[in-house]
Order: sequence, then structure tokens, then C-alpha cells
Amino acid sequence: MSAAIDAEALLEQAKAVLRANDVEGIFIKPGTYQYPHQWNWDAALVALGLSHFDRPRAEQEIRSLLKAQWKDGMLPHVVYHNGASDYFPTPDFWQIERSPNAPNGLLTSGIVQPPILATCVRLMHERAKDRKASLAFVREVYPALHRWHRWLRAARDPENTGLVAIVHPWESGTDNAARFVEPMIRVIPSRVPPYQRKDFLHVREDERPIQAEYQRFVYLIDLFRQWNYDQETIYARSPFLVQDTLFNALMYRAQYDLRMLARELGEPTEELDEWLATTRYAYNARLWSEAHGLYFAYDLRGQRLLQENGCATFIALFAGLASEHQARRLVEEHLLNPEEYAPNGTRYFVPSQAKNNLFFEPRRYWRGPVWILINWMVSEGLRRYGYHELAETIRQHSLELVQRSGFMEYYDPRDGTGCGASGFSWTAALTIEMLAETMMPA
Ligand code: 9WN
Repeated sequence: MSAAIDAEALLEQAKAVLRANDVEGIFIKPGTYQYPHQWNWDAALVALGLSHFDRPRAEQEIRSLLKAQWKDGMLPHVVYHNGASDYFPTPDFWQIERSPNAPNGLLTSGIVQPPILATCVRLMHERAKDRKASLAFVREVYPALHRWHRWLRAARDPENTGLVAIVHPWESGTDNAARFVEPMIRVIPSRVPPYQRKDFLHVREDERPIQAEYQRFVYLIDLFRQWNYDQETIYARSPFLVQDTLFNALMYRAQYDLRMLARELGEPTEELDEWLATTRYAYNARLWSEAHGLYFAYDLRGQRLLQENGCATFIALFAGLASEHQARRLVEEHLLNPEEYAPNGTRYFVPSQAKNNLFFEPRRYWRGPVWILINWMVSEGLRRYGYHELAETIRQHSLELVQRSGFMEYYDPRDGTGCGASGFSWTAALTIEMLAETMMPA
């Protein structure tokens, strides 16, 4: 039985979360207490939500993020517009000044996050009422977006395989997902610099990554800073080097969206065409397992597929990378399977890890809880492949979770109780996005 959604009340509450998390009109923090800086993919999603009711503020969010672009095109995962806070790592831990490519006058982290920005810009543009003003904004940001994608291909796919590598689990945006357990075992944190975890200040310890993972998160940062964030060295030597399912699917989708924007601007598309063709081929050739009917990440250091069944496998639907056959297998054998993702002992779609996965933990971060971002992408992906009813069920589950437990970072799939950070911005932004389908038709 699904609960009735009070769409108007939910919309007002969602807007209020974004307004309350706005730091001086410069950036919107991802969570009221837990995340007091600007994060890369959070900012893109926040802009998407804002664009429904305050397009100028949405544009400002993107401008603030792009201001932090490194000289070589890298778009960092965190921007510390307001200096240090009680969030660890602080800007001085990153020491980005060691790199000649660090931006002037802005403090940032030295790694990246999934490239969803171009997709959000395109979605914003498509629904814009003032076409001319929107096109002017697209023209303004297009070169930076293109540079960001060129950086990804050059720095993270130097062998031109079509798939880019991530060098830190934080770059995946799904930090402690089960697919990283094996490659993280290979990371031996021999000398970890002194640091203090701050992520338990506002969130329960058993809802966050375990200490063995955190040690390695910190160890990897220490290596990269010792290497002065030189990408050639990082690619050649990082003990963690993974061609990720989620990251590459979002990159592919963003390249596609960038191409649509390029066409509208009258910009050349040859380079984008080539990227799209190589990624599409490599994604299916390397990451698809016909034996399992799932996409898996590929571990470049271990030279093998990371055969863990988690929600990242479905992002190929959002990206349009799967064939009809692959989509059918993903949906019918896995998403609808009550032992893996479908409600059964659990009430809500989409657990971030398959329930029968060895590492499934219903309240621990990316190891099982439902995330509204994943639900939105899965639901959009299903629509693309004609699974309208299931897409609608997942949208409905998402709105229900928010209505019953508030704008939380993630939710327990068994009973829908909230976990992690409160006042979570992308939950609010995507609630607006999902409500727009019924309330504000484009
Ligand atoms: C590390 C801000 C970010 C999200 C990530 C999520 C979490 C950070 C953390 O919070 O990561 O980057 O401290 O746990 O995993 O997806 O962008 O919301």
C-alpha cells in the first residue's frame, strides 16, 4: 500500500532545505551539519532542483563550482569556499598548492567526483522557459565542461581504452560500496599521517564507513599529495585504480548531453563522437558479464572484474548504454528479484547493495541503504527502456521515504527510517525534480 503524497507540502519543504543550506548565495552545502562545503556532483544536482524555482541561483551554483576548476581542466570533488570547518579532510590536509595546476585563490580537494554536471546543465536547458537566456548560459559554461571531459579522457584514460579510471573510492561518489572491498584490500596503508575522523560528530558511527576503509581513504590522499597531484604518476602508481561502472556510465551520459549542447551552439562534435563510440564499446565489452546479467567494475591493478552486485550496475540504463537484452536481464533477473532488490523483508526500492550480497548492511552508507539519487537515476533509466510502471513505483517509494522520514542522506530499505546526515540537499533537489513530473510539466 502506498501512502498518499502531499506534493505541495513536500515541495515547499524541499525548497526550504535548499534555502536553509545556502551559504551566502555562493554555494549550497550538501548537508546542514555533516557537509559544510561545496561538493562536485551534489552541486550539479542541487542546481537541477533549484532550476525549477530559481534559475539564477541554479546558475550561480554552477558558476561557483566551475570557478574551482584546476588549470588543467580537472573539476575537484570539494570546494572550500569558506575555508576550514569541522569537516575532515580540511583544505590544508590536501595541500593542493603542491600542484602547478591548482586554481588561484580557491581551496579545493585534489581528486574528482562523478561527472554529472553536463547532464544537469542539459536538463536545465531543455526545460528553460527563457530559451535565449538559457542558451547564453550554456555558451558561457560549455568551454569549461568540455575541458573537464577532455581532462577525464587524457588524465584518467591515458591508454585510450574508452573507460576512465578512478584512483580513490571517494571519486565514485559511492565510497564504501562492496565493489571496492577487493581493490581496497590491495591498498596497504603503511604510513598513515595523523588525522582525526570527524564524520561521527553528526552521524552514527554504524552508518558510516568502517575504520579500515577510512585509513585507506586517508592513505591514498597522502600518496597523491606526495606526488604533487601529478596525474601521470597517480595513474602509474596508485595502488587503487578502477574502471568504475557508475563513474563511466555517468561520463558517457554527460558526453552525450554535452554533444547535444554542442550541436545547439554550433560547436564541433567530432571529438565527442569519438569519445561516445569508444566508451560505449568498451563499457559493454569489458564491464558486462553475460554469465551474470550484470555490469561490474574492472580492477586495473588486479586485472579482473569486481563481481559484486550493487546498484551501480543499473546506471547503464540511465546512460542508455545497455541494449534491450541487457536491460531486460538487469531488470527482470535482478532489480525485480526479491532476494536482491525488490521489496521482500524490505519495503523500499532500491537498496544500494543487493540484499543477498555478502557485504549488505541496511543502514551502513553505500552498503545497503536507499539513496534518493540512485532511485532517481534508476527510475529515469527504466523509463528510457519502457518500464514505466516500475519507474513510477520507484519514484513513489522515493517520495514516500522523504515524506515519512524527512530529507535524509539515505534510508533503511526495511522500514524507511532515515540514516546519515539530515537536511540533505540532493534529497531535496531530487524531490523537486521528481515532483515536477506531476506538478510542473515541462
Ligand atoms: C566524501 C557530500 C558527499 C557525497 C558523496 C558521499 C559523501 C564524502 C564523505 O558525501 O562523501 O566525499 O565525507 O563521506 O559519499 O557521494 O558527494 O554529500
